[in-house]
Amino acid sequence: MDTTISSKLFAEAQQHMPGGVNSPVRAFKSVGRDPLYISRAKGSKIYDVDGNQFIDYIGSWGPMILGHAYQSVIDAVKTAAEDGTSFGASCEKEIELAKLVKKFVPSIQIIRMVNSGTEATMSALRLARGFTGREKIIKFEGCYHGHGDSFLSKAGSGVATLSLPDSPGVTRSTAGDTLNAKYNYIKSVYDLIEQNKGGIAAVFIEPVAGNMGCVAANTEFLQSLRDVCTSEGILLIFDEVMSGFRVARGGAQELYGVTPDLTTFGKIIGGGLPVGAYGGRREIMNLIAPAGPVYQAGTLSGNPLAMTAGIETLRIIDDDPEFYTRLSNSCEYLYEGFRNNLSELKLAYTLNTCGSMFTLFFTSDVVTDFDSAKTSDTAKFKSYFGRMLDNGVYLPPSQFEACFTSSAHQKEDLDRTLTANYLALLERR
Ligand code: KE4
Repeated sequence: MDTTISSKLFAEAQQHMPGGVNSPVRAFKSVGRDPLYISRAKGSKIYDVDGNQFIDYIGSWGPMILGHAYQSVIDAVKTAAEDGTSFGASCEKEIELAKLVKKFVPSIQIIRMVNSGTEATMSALRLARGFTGREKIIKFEGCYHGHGDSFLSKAGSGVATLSLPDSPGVTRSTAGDTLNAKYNYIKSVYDLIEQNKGGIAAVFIEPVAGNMGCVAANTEFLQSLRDVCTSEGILLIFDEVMSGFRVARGGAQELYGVTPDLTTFGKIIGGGLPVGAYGGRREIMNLIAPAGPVYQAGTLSGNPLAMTAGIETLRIIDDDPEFYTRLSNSCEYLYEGFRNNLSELKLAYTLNTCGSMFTLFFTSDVVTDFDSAKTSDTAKFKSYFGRMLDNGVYLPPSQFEACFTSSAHQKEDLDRTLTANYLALLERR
């Protein structure tokens, strides 16, 4: 596969940006190749500057659940752009998107729009501390909640991919206020609560984790988390930046029937444009300025173009009651094909799935937390990734990320993926 132009661009980019990229995981560092430079994308396909076509399972790391460049989203954004790109003032579209999110996620009584998942989680953290008057938080090893200081300890995603120690630049006092529990192991939470009685403001969790690879919480664990937070006056915060509108219409909280106090959103809510959000119970959210004393602000929050892309994306899903059923059926077809490939090749690798999120872990262990995810053979993943790419399938360049399908992935795409997967695994044996 010729990737000459991508490599030339990457060489130049490294003269201008750290590591040549604007987000670390894009650098393909852990898979030992130069990153591809993408020129365009449509539906299930993505095209690089050398003219190579790929079936895309990154989907911009989650937002593109309708596939790339969905025509009515593009048309709506084009039309909106004619009226201006930013006002620094309120617009009706903010109300429209807020109402749509509330329709999908009933636990949201009040919501604040921001510009990224990181902003959403940072703001929810400040709010939780303001509401409870407490300072510590519990997160889970392997979960990633954006690059806010308080979350960069034992984090997943790019931090895990690059095997970075807890990030330099985060002060000891900040890191000291973040406690790490083990995913799917409720006793680790109980122990931290006992050791920090009355001092914990919130528990943050990815209810379906995507940042250690795809690892879903088990139901009793999540329900126990809800119960102990309620009894201890701790806010339960679901980080649904990735799982929201992805694993079910109402996200993981609908899938599990567990209601958090606050939820953070990103990715799909913006339809590919920069939108994050946090929301939840009115009594908590109304502490946010100007309604209350907890300050949070943003020049481009509620941006009319970003609101337009989010509104159009959620409207398309909202108008299609069979959307998630069809998506789930096509995913099940793919997953069954993966499992058939593995059994035919007598390979005991672990496939974790949740709705249209999945990860093939190169380990025979059951993967239920970060420690078990890390038993994966990342060298085997690296050569598998390369073979899949050479065979026209674009996967996340990390064992510790989730793959995403979309409603644009057709049976022909899935069959091509399964053939590529069989060949890539065959050579790996
Ligand atoms: P952003 O700031 O990247 O919009 O969102 C941060 C974030 C928060 N919470 C969860 C559960 C997330 O998955 C993310 C971001 N996800 C990564 C992919 N694993 C973004 C990709 C990247 O960092 O380039």
